[in-house]
Amino acid sequence: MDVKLNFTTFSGHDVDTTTHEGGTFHAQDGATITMVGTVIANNGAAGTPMECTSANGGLFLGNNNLAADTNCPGVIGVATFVDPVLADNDGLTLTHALLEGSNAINSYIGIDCPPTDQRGVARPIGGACDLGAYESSSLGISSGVTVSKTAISVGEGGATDTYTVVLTSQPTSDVTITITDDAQCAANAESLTFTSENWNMAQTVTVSAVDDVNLEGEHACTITHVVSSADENYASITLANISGTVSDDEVASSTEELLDNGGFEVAGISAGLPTNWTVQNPSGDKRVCPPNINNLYGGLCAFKFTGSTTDASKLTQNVDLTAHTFSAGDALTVSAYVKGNNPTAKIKVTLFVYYTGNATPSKTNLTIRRNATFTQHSLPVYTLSNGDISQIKLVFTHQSSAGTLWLDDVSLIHTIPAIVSRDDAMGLPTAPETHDGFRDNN
Ligand SMILES: [Ca+2]
Ligand SMILES: [Ca+2]
Ligand SMILES: [Ca+2]
Ligand SMILES: [Ca+2]
Repeated sequence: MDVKLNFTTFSGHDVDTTTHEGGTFHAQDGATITMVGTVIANNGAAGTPMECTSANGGLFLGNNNLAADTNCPGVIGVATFVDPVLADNDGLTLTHALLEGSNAINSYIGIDCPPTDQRGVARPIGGACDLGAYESSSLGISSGVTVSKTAISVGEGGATDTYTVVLTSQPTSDVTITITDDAQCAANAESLTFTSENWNMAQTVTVSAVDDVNLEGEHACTITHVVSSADENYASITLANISGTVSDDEVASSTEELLDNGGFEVAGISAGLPTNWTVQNPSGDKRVCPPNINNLYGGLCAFKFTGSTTDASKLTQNVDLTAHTFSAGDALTVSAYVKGNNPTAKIKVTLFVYYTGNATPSKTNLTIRRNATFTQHSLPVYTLSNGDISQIKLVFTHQSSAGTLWLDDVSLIHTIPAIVSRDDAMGLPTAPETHDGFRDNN
């Protein structure tokens, strides 16, 4: 005898899966069972459900069926979210309702489904008929890809960020999300694959900044996604890019002036004394405002040394170290504009650097001789051997035996070098091996 099943729902036909016969359907002795739009759900989970078995020329025909046993005809997937409870869902008989998200909803491909379901509800709802005896009022969950973020924030050599990706409905075929990163950000996956099994389990992508050696400040990166699938509902989906903000760990070189009143423009408490400077011979050596225009380099005032045969007077500034931070490798650069007309004009400039715990200063100096006009002179650049400094002192020692010597626009520049950082896993290239040049003995 032949059997035809049209839009029928079976649920919970839990059978002994080791028994050849006695599954949901068995076709024997030339009988043909035709199944269209049929749902066989909630059968035994273990083993291979023997939902469609045949012997002696028994035959199955059909299409658009949901079943766990691919011996059944026209299987398009394993039924999901079919209510195992045979319940009063209106209509003359009890029915197994399709629950929200069931892959039976709107899954019939064809136009010849029955005009009503078992309850008398008109079909289709939501654009296509549901499989089985029950037409869900749900319009179905439309296919889609949910990306948890549109923006991420990462740091070179620092923070990573993550986002998740998940599908909104069960696909009929694998869905692949291809991930493309760029020169500034790296994603830890090139693609994600969602199957009809794991489509509702979010997958996490971790993004890190590419730690380059470029000084860029805060900059941007972009992660793009391309969706591909044999499921047409997914193949047409496009996703927005993820915008990344990348913080940089390169730091530009910077400079700061350490001297105060290097132009001698600010007066001290006593007449003739420049503030922040110590003058050893204040009766002869002083700040003059305004001097003759030729004895001024900048501003309105300059400092004048009055020479004599025994002159070894000093002009000193102890740098106020508060609010300054030093590190090994930082540079100190002294420059001064000097004018001394007399043939004996001579001044020694010395930079003293005292490291904490060491009473003996480290120093650099320069002796400047006659300059008919204001001329800039710079001391050799001093590089700090460490950043733990107790005192920095700049001293001008006047050594002219006659005439005056003018000083203006003195500066002591602290240069903090640029920081270039790359601490990625590749590391630095290793040094080439050394060879002695002899074959077989290198
Ligand atoms: Ca970068
Ligand atoms: Ca950088
Ligand atoms: Ca000045
Ligand atoms: Ca870097």
